Amino acid sequence: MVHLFEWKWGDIAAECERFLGPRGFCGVQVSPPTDHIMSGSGGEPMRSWWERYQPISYRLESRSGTREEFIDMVQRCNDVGVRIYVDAIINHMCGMGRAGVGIGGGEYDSDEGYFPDVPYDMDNFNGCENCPDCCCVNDWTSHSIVRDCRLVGLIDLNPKIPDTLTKIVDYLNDVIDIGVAGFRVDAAKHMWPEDLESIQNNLNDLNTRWFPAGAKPFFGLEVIDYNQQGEVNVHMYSHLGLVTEFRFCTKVAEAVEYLGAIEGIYDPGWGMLAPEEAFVFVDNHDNQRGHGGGGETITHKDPRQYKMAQAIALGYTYGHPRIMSSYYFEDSEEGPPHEEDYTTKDVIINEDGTCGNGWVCEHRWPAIVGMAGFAKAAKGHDYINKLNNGNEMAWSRGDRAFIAITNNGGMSADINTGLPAGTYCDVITGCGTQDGCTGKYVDVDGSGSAHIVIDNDEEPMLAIHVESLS
Ligand code: AAO
Repeated sequence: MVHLFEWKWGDIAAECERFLGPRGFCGVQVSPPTDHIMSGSGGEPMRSWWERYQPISYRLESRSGTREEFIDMVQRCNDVGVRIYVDAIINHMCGMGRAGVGIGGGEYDSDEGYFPDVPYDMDNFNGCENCPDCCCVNDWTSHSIVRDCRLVGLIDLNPKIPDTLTKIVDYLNDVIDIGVAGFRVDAAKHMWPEDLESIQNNLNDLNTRWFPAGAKPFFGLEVIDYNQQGEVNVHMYSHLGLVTEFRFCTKVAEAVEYLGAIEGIYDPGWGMLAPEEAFVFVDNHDNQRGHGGGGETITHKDPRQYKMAQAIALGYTYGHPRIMSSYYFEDSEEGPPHEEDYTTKDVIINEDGTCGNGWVCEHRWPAIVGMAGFAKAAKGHDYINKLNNGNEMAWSRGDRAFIAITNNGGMSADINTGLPAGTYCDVITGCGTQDGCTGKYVDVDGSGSAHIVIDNDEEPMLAIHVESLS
């Protein structure tokens, strides 16, 4: 799955058809599609990316486009086998002290609980009598403050009120009926698990135009958990879907520094989710810019480390990986590349396949798309270690895929890859193009052995798999 953060619906539809479908991507996480505030008052940044995390109605009109464009995107992506996952903001509406008209035309006044488009009124929200200063989550060990008070001042919906539950369910069913495959639930940590369960119990099955009868929506729940004593943790949500595992960001960053740490990525002693429960990523839209706990996170700003980290995320066996696809930014608050009137710029595709107009498109970096193919070929096949010298690692995934990675500046070794005999194309240096193998060839002999050479320290990996037979 790739998160096309802040992309417009028309650009996503085009990307599904021209790139993601043909390259075997499974799905796209899209930015929140609902009407939202426009930031810029009282000295706050103009049109920050975070305005979309402050919905003011469930009208599908946003900075990414109109309802018609959203529907067109979902249809076109589904038609080429790429699923759409909606970033669902259902814990809250906008921040307190905000009033006006949203980007999609909906009126709102948060202090009055006035959201006529939904409609919501004061009764749909948690009262603030049990919250410190009638405001914000400030005690992370009080599970009721975390769930019932206002996360950074965002007014908090109460799905225990039947009408609130209905309105949330109606919104999610609207996009399910359009054809989305599921949801990333924003701030799930700030919702009671039983409320999420009530929501799930009322959802429609997926649209049978693209999905089998009876198919249920996917859930990826956002819960930030660093195993702090007494705090809300990921295990409280794992029965409801995949749960984000932010400790993976730290673990993968450590493994890039010392490759021998790869086998310790899953650390149950640190309270981490079991591999099949975890939703993982090298970085996400928050921690790549220091929101929601940054620091040890590797991002596109360090391309060598980033490619190594993605190779580990996509090549190893912990969790279900999501690739971040960003825009360039200097300031952590700044919104997507935009015209003078703040409309989002188109994603331009250059002749060499890279993106222009300020979009990074990590998912198009050849080494990363190559590893996406590796993940697909290797899925469900066991990790088998083939070499571990601390700073040189190699492993296979059953008899389907093999990867070597080094931090020693280069590598030259004969290794048993575990793959059937044949000539393979290294997906790090080449297979990610439509012209077939433009990279290194690797000959695997009848015993599974191959001579592995890594000679580019900027991309110190080599990866082959049964679908990269040349
Ligand atoms: C904006 C303004 C605010 C304003 C507000 C309302 O920035 O100044 O008050 O509007 O007008 C995003 C932005 C926010 C923005 C918001 C709404 O990040 O800045 O506020 O949109 O526009 C917590 C939540 C987690 C959340 C994360 C950012 O648990 O759910 O904060 N992520 C999601 C989205 C995010 C979005 C929202 C939620 C809201 O992905 O983009 O916000 O829709 C601890 C806790 C975490 C907590 C973090 C940060 O982590 O465990 O639960 O995340 O702190 O507060 C160590 C610790 C670790 C700690 C970490 C970071 O590692 O071990 O426990 O440090 O401190």
